[in-house]
Amino acid sequence: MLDGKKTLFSGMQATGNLTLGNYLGALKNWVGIADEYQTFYSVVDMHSITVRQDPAELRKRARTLLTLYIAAGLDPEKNCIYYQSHVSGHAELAWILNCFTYMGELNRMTQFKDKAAKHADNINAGLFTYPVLMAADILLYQADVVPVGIDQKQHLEITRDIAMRFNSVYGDVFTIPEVYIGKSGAKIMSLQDPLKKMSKSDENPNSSIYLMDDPDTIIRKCKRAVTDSEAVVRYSEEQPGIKNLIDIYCSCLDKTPAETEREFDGKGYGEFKTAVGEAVVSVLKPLQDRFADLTKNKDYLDGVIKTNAEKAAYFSNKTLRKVQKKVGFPERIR
Ligand code: ATP
Ligand code: LTN
Repeated sequence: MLDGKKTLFSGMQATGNLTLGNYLGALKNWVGIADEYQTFYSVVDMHSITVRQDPAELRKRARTLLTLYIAAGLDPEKNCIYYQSHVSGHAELAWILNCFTYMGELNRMTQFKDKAAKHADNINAGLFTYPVLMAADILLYQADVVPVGIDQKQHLEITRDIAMRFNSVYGDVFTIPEVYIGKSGAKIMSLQDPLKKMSKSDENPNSSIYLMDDPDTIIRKCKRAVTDSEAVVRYSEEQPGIKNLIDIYCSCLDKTPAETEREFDGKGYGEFKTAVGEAVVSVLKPLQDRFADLTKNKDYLDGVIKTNAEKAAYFSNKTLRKVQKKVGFPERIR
């Protein structure tokens, strides 16, 4: 509890171009609940190098992502927005937590299995211990809640297990975090295969709407979205393409599926798909405009990066020092 508010932590990797799935499943929820919490939103660049990255590209993407956090509506005066690699406590706590995590637990992580299969030529130890660094991110700030998409739930469970294990040995050191999954948009599906998650690493650009797509591209991608021949706008598992478009529409305009079914009763898919495209544009266009303005202001962004890293370091050090003492590291001589 900081300043009488509970604490929230979340982060996103600076890999690939962000999609509408990342926005509706994560960013939008972050903005929606930020005021209720003391918040820490990190660009988790240390996680990114578990998969080989081009250094110049990673640096650029990390800055873009940090700017997008602000453009999406997170005020950096009120929310601590920073690069993970600027706060050394993440790596230091991760090392300690590595010694409280079992190989068997890490072996069960589905993201590790997926990524290991995808990058068979580079199954490095960092990829394996990725969830431990994620646990360190969260526990370092004593986070009460962690808003993420459904795919990250397993990583939250292991974080809780590690924290409880540590607490059972050393007393109440860590707050046990709760996962927070948003009401809508938790799993946006590919526009070309509605049974697959929309993903930034999808090779077909028509599968995903990117946050930086221009309005014409967005409308075109929505019009081309794979649907069915039922010709009824109905929210049903039997019509996964239409269901996904309803989810997108509802999430963008804060409507319910029932309202949407009524709105498009008797209308064709063409009209519905155009409306979905327009709803997405109405959400992304202001974000893109704010992003363009922010990138013009280099000094402002640099200031945010510096002061927020200092703020994050201050809070994280409190936990880190306590943990170091608990495990028996010698005290520093001042
Ligand atoms: P990749 O596809 O390259 O593995 P990703 O698009 O899944 O990446 P992440 O960086 O792993 O993106 O996720 C960032 C956040 O966005 C997480 O909280 C994740 O749950 C959420 N997210 C990602 N894709 C979707 C989606 N299609 N629908 C809803 N939320 C999503
Ligand atoms: N693994 C997460 C990114 C992430 C994260 C975190 C999310 C790293 N550390 C801490 C929440 C809290 C992902 O979205 N792929």
